[in-house]
Order: sequence, then structure tokens, then C-alpha cells
Amino acid sequence: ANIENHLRKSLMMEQLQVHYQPIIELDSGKIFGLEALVRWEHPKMGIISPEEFIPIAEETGLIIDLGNYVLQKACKQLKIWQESDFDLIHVSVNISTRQLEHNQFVENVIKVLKETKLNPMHLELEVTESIVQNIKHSQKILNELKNIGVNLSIDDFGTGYSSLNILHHLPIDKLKIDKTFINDINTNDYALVKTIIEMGHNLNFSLIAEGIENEQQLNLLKQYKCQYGQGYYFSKPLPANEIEKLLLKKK
Ligand code: G
Ligand code: G
Ligand code: MN
Ligand code: NA
Repeated sequence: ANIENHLRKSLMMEQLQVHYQPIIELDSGKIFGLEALVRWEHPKMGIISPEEFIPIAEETGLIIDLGNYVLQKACKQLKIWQESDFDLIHVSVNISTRQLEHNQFVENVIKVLKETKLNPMHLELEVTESIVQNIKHSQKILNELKNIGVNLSIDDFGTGYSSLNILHHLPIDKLKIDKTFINDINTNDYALVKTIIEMGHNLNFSLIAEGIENEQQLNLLKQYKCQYGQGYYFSKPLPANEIEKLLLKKK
């Protein structure tokens, strides 16, 4: 309860930060987009990992306000960068299943896009495989989002219990291959990642590899025609001002 109150207060005071990790088009090496990742540095408690506070936000329902806050910040920031003439196309925002189940979620996405004047085609929402547990509702919401024009991806793909068959019937554009599969490449365990990419392509999904940390992984993913990737090999998540420096260098 204590950490919940701190989180609530930090959120109200707009003390939560949003960092951005570049998503790279593997063939060209160009930045394709950015993933927004929330960061909490409490004045007294120091840096608290989202792995710790996101689950608390989900349990307490605070994820609704927190999620809206991150969405608003990310859309606003991308619009600013686009207006400064950076060649940026996408921002991805993580959406908890709990948010998707909230009855005002779609309405709020529309509101944020309107307020920030961001074209919906530049926004990507990342959901997890756990959406299949409430498939009827998820299908309805995802279809509504798709109709607005936003892009949809499955985060941490391969760690949940969904099947490609179910996902194929949802309006999903991309699969983000979980970093555990990319990590396995180090131990010469290529079979799964190769299969995921091939099956994904056959079902017309785009693929993003997460957690690329070295050249060996990158080369293999390129060989298997995985189109996009992100990971420490390219850049860790960075605050907006450091992303700007990166973009200036690439200009
Ligand atoms: O960036 P990092 O590895 O610390 O993120 C840890 C976890 O927190 C990841 O699973 C990531 O998806 C999640 N996360 C980060 N930011 C957000 C956010 O804004 N909303 C939600 N729902 N999850 C987030
Ligand atoms: O669940 P999600 O995929 O949104 O979580 C992304 C998390 O992965 C973030 O916490 C981010 O900081 C972390 N991350 C990003 N790139 C790498 C990487 O190359 N290696 C590892 N181990 N973690 C990464
Ligand atoms: Mn994510
Ligand atoms: Na991710």
C-alpha cells in the first residue's frame, strides 16, 4: 500500500519519466521507431524498476491513469520530433491487458490522438498474448483500434500460451519475438527463432526481434529475414534529450 501511495503521488506530480528505445530496420540500420518505456525515480527511494511497479499498478487499477499518462507523453513527444523534421515514423506504447479491458480505453486513445494531433498510423500499441484469455472482448477492442488506424503488435511473443492460429484472426500487424529466444542464439539454439520467423512471415506478420545484444544475433536475424530489431547492441532505452542527440547524428 505504501508503494502504491508513492506511485499515485509521483504520477499526480508528473514525476514519472518516459524513456525511448530505438527500433531499427535491420537491413538499412535506420531507426524505424521508438518504444516508450516508463521510468520512476522516486526522490527518496531512488530508481524503481517497472518490473516492480507495473504489477502493483495493475493490481491497484492505477495502470489506467499511468497508461494514459505514458500514451499522452509518447504521442506528444513523437509529434514534437516529427515537427522538428526528424524522420521518425513510429512510437510504440506498452498496453496492459487490464487497460484494454477498461471501458474507456478506445475513447481515450482517440482523445489523445486528437489532442496531440498525431496521425494514428504513427502510433503502435503493444499488447501481450494474455489478451487471448478474453478473446471475444479483445477482438472487439482490437478491431476498433485497427479501424482508427493504429498499428498493433504482440509483445514478448512466444512466452505466453496463444497460438499463431488465434492471433492470425486478430488484426495484429507485428510480432515482437521475446528476448529469451534471441538470447538462445548465443548457445547455438537457432531452431525456435528460425521457426517463429518463418511461420510469422507465412501468416503475414512483420517481425521485430527484441533484446539484440551482439553482432552474431544480428547477422543470424538478418539471414532469416527478420525485418526489425531492438536491443542494447543498438541502444538502451534513453531519455528524450539523448534520443534527440542520436537523431541529430543520424540526420
Ligand atoms: O524497460 P524495462 O525492461 O525496465 O521494462 C520492464 C517491463 O515493464 C517490460 O515488461 C515492459 O513492457 C514494462 N513496461 C515498461 N513501460 C511500460 C508502460 O508504459 N506500460 C506497461 N503496461 N508496461 C510497461
Ligand atoms: O516486455 P517488454 O518487451 O516491453 O520489455 C522490454 C524490456 O527489455 C525493457 O525493460 C528494456 O529495458 C529491456 N531491454 C531492451 N533491450 C534489451 C537487451 O538488449 N537486453 C536485455 N536483457 N534487455 C533489454
Ligand atoms: Mn514492449
Ligand atoms: Na517489448
